[in-house]
Amino acid sequence: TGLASEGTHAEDTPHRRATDDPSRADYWRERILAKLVYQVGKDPEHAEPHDWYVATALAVRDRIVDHWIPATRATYAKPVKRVYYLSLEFLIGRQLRDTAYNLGYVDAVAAALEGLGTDFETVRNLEPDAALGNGGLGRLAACFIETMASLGIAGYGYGIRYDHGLFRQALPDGMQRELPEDWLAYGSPWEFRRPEARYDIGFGGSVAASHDAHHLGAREWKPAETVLAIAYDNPVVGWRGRYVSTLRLWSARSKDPISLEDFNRGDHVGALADRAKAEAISKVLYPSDSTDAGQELRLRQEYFFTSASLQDMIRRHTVNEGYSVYDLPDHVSVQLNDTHPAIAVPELMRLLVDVYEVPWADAWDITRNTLSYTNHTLLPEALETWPVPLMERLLPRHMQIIYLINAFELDRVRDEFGDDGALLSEISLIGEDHGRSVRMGNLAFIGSHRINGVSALHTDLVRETVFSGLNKVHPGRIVNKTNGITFRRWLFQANPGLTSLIREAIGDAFLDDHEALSALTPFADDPAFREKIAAVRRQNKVALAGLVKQRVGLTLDPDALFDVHIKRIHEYKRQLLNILDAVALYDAIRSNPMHDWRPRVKIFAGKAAASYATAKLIIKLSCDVAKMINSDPTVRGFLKIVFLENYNVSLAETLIPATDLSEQISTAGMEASGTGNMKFGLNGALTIGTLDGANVEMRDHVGEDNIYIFGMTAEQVAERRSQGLDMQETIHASRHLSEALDQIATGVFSPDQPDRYSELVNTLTHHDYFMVTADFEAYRAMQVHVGNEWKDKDTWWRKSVLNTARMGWFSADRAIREYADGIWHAKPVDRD
Ligand code: B1H
Repeated sequence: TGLASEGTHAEDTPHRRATDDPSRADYWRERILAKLVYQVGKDPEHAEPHDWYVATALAVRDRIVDHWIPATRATYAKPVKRVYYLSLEFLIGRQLRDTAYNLGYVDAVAAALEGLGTDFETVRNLEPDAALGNGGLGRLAACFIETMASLGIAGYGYGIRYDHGLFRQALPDGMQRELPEDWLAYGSPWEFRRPEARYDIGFGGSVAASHDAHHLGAREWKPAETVLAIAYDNPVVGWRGRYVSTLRLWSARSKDPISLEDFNRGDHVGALADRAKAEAISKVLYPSDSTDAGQELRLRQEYFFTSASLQDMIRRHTVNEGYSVYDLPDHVSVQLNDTHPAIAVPELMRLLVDVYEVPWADAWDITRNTLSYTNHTLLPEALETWPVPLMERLLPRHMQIIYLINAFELDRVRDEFGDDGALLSEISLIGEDHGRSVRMGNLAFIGSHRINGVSALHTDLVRETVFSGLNKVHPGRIVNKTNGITFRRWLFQANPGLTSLIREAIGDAFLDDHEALSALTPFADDPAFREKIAAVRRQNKVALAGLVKQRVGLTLDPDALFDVHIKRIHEYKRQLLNILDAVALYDAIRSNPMHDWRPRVKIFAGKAAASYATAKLIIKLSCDVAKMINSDPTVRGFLKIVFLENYNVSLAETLIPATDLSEQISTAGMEASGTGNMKFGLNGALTIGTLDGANVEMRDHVGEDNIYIFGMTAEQVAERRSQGLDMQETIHASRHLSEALDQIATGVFSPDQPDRYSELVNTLTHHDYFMVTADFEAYRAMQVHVGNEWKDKDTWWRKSVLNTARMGWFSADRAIREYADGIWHAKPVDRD
C-alpha cells in the first residue's frame, strides 16, 4: 500500500544516508525512538503501547510540517482564492493511518514498529477517534478538508475544539446510556496550540446611539461579556502531500481566569464562576443531529466560532496579505456548513460597517459575494430559528443588522413583485409563528451568492419547499452539489485487500483519478477476478466476525449474507422497517424450517440523540428482537441480529468493507443525500434502498439492475400523507406485517415488560408519518428477492464489481471540483 512520496524534506541533501530516506524503516526507527525519548520522555525499555502511538504520531507529524510550511508559503507567494469551510462539526476519526497513507509512509512506519517490538495495527488502534460531529454532516466536512488538500485548493476548516466530542454509547440491557467521551485525556499529538492567535468575542451589552443619526452608519457595540477564542491548528495533509489544509479549531477561554477579589473574600468557587461560564462554550458538542431548539449555549457556540473565524480570515486578508476589505470576494470564499454559522451574515456586516467603516451597500455586496450556504436537511425540527428576545439580549447589534437587512429585502421584493403578503411573510427573516424568531435559513440564503443542496433530489425539494419563495425572488441562486466521499480513507485505507486487487487489474491511475475505476467494468465478467473479489471480502468478513465475537460474544458465519444498517438512529431512517422485516423473516423460518434458507446476519449500529425517546426505544427493540432470535434453536443460525455499541468512524471503517448488503431505506424525500450509501457501494456492497437522496444518482450510475430499489417515491409519500396517516387498512392487507406488529405490541419480544412497545406500534398504526407500514410489503418482497439473488454468487459478485467500478463519480474530488468551479471560483495552489 505504500506509495512514493514527493515531499520536500528538511534533511534533503545530495548524499542521503539511509536514515534520511523516509521510505525506509530505519528512518522511522530512529525518529520514533527520538520522539519517544525526548518528547514523550520515556525509556524505550519501559514504554507503554500508548507511548509508542504518541511517538509515532509525532514522528509522522514532522513530515506533515515539511509539506505544510512550503504549502503555506506558496499560497502567500502566488495568491489563489482561499476557501474557508465553517462548520460546527468535523467528524475526523483517527488520523495516524490517514496521514501516513497520504504521505506514502505506511509500509515503512509499519516495518519500523515491527522492529521495535510492536506493530502498526496495535499502535494505530490506540488513537481515540476525534468525534467532533454527529453524523453525515460532520463527516462530510472532514472528507472535504482532506479533499481540498488533495486537490491543492487553499482550504481552511474552522470549527470548535470541543473538550468532549460525541458521547460514548453504552447499551446495558439494550438501553442507550450516554457516557462522556474524553478524546483529549492524553492530549492530541496532531494539534499545534496557537496562543498568539486569539480574538475577543463579545456577548450582550448595549449599542451606543449613533452620532450622525444615519441609520445605516457605524455603531459602537459595548458587549457586557467578552470571551477569548484561542486557536489550535490541525494540519490535514492531502493525497501524496499535494497540499496541507489547516483545520483551525477554537477553544474558549475566560479573559480573567480567576477573580482574585472574590477569592480573597473567601468565595473560592465564585472566583471561578466567570471562567466556567466562558469556557462552557467549547466544552461539549451538541449531541443531536437535529437542533435542540432555542438553547442559549448553542447560540453562544455558533457566534463564538463564527466571529473568531471571520476576524481571523479578515486579519489574514488585510494585515498579512495587505488587501483592502473591499477586495474580500476576489480572494476569499466562505462556505457555511448548514445554518449553524449563519450568524456570519450579520457578523461580517458588523465587522465591515462598524469596524472598517464600509458604507452599508458596499458591505452588503462584499458579504453576499463572499458567503455561500449549503443546506443539508428539510426536516422542520432541524431548521434553526432563534427567539428574537434571546438574540436581542445576546447579540443586540446583530439583531439591529438583521432588521435592516430584512427591511431592504422586503422593500426590494415589494417593488418587484407587488404587495404579495404570503410571499413577503414567507421570505421574511422574522417568523411570527410561535413568538417572533429569526429564521437562520432565510438569513443564510439572503446573505449568500449561492445556496446548494447535497443531492439532485434534495436540491429540487429545496427549490420547491423551504426556499420556494426565495427561489422565486432570486432565481438561479440555488444549485446542486451532490455529496462525495474521500476514496483515500474509505477505499484505499479501509479496504487494502480490495485496493490491491483493483491495482493488479487496472493499474494505478484510479488512485489519482477516481473515475478511472470504470476500467474495472470488464472484470465483472471475469470469473477468476470475481473469485478473488469474493476471497477478499471473505477475509474482511472474518475480521468483522472476530470483532463481533470479541464485543458481543456471538459467532458469525462469514459465508452468511452480511446485511448492514449503520447510521444515526432516526425514525426517518427507518431502522424499524428493517426490524419488522427481521421479525417477519423469523416467523417465516419458524413456519417453514425445511426451506432452503441462506444464513443472513443483520447488523445495526448507531447513536440516538440523548433526548430522542422514540429513537432510544428503537434501539431497545432491536436488542430485544436480537436476543430472542439469536437464542431460538429452531432458527439454527439462519438469522442472527447484532446491535454494535458505540458506532463511530473507526467502526464504520471495519464494517463497510465486510458488508454484502447496504441498507439505505429512508422515507423518500427525507434523507438529503446520505454518504454511507456511497462508501458501501464503493466497497462492493449492493444497496437495498428507496429513491431518496443520492440513492437516486447511485441508481443512475450503477444501473437499475445492480441496485435493489423499492418503495414509494418522494411524490407518492407527499400524496399519501395528504390522505392521512392512519394505516389500519394497509396493515390488515399484509399478514406478515400484522403478525409482526402484533407480536411486538403484545410483548413477545419483551416478556419482562409486555407493554414496552404498545405505544410504538399504536403510533405506527394510527399515525405513521414515516410510512414504515406503507412501504413494508415492497421492502419485504425486495428482501426476499435479495435472498434469492444471493444464492447465485456469480451474479452477486458481478454486480458487486460493477458497483465498485461505477462509483467513481461519488468521489469528493468531483464534489470539491464542482464547488471550486461553480461557487468559489477557486484554483489550485501552484507549489513550484
Ligand atoms: C444532515 C444535519 C444536521 N443534515 C442539525 N442535517 C444538526 C442537522 O446538531 N444539529 O443541530 C446536526 C446535523 N445532518 C445530514 O447531512 C443529512 O441528513 C444527510 O442526508 C447528508 O448526507 C449529510 C451531509 O450532507
